[in-house]
Amino acid sequence: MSSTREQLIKLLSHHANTFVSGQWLSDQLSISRTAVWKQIKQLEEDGYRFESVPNKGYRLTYIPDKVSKNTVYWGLKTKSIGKKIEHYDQIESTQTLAIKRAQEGCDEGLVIIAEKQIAGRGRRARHWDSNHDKGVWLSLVLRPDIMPIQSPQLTLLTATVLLDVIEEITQLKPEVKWPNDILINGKKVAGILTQAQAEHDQVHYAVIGIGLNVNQEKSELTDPIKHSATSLQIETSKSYSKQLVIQTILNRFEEVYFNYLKDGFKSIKTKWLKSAYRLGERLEYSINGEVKSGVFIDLSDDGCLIIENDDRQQEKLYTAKIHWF
Ligand code: BT5
Repeated sequence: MSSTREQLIKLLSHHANTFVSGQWLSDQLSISRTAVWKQIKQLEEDGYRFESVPNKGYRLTYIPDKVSKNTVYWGLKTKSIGKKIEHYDQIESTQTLAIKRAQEGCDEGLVIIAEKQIAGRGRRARHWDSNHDKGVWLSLVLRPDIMPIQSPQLTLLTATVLLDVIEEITQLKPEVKWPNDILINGKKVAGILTQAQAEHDQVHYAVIGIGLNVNQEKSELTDPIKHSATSLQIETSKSYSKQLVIQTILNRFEEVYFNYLKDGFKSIKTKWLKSAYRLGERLEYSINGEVKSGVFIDLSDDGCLIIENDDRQQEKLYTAKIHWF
């Protein structure tokens, strides 16, 4: 069931060539005329524009393509993911703030979104290029009832969500490079950062950071990622509504996450493997300084890569010690 605001926007959009009266809107939505007026004011705050004429009513003249708390809420079909959203024009890192909120005891499903990050980060404190508003930079807080050893599964789960979302939006088929990169045509379009806090046999919280390059032009990619990164715009020559991309991610995330909590990791693993970069190929990897080679054959339930080495033995790789190229 869509919210009153969503219905109001739909009604106004369908009648954008004409004026609709406050009374008609209040009848359609079963709310008072004052409530209609308040909703219109809120829409204006979010960048919607109206022509309003006494005795005639309202006519919608402009819909913003802008991410805000409200514009994201309107398209959300979720029960918990994104039920609370904090949106910032600029922040150090959504991840750092989401971890703080998780430690302060926020509910599961809080999403922090930023237009720009001045200190966006990847794993092991690597830099994440996001000091501009061309991508989706968000972190979400989960409180899953899983064992700490399972927390890497959340990264793999998120990867399958991004594979689906990118395919739905662009019709391209991205790949996932273990453990946390999403690639299109061999270049990185998105990265995932999972940070969990656990004690004994229980995860207290997990914060999932998602960075997805959306509207960058090729000329806007700078060193050191100039040749290794890409964006949806570069791959399809189209620009995308970030607000729609965010809604699609959150809607899909909740569906996949709830299924995972109910049915476990199996279907995620199957899906992940279908799009796995270089599955079945020979890779080089280092263990304790020794360089070995073997075939990437599978993924373990704790999120490790399984390699069959030249002695036909299976090795589980926990850390990213693989020489992909
Ligand atoms: C990641 O780390 O790929 C995880 C990135 C997570 C970013 C999100 S954005 C929202 C949230 N808030 C944060 O502060 N972070 C999360 P890692 O696997 O360590 O990859 C980092 C490497 O990716 C860098 O060393 C660069 O080589 C490359 N890189 C940096 N920025 C990039 C970008 N925008 N697009 C593609 N590659 C990038």
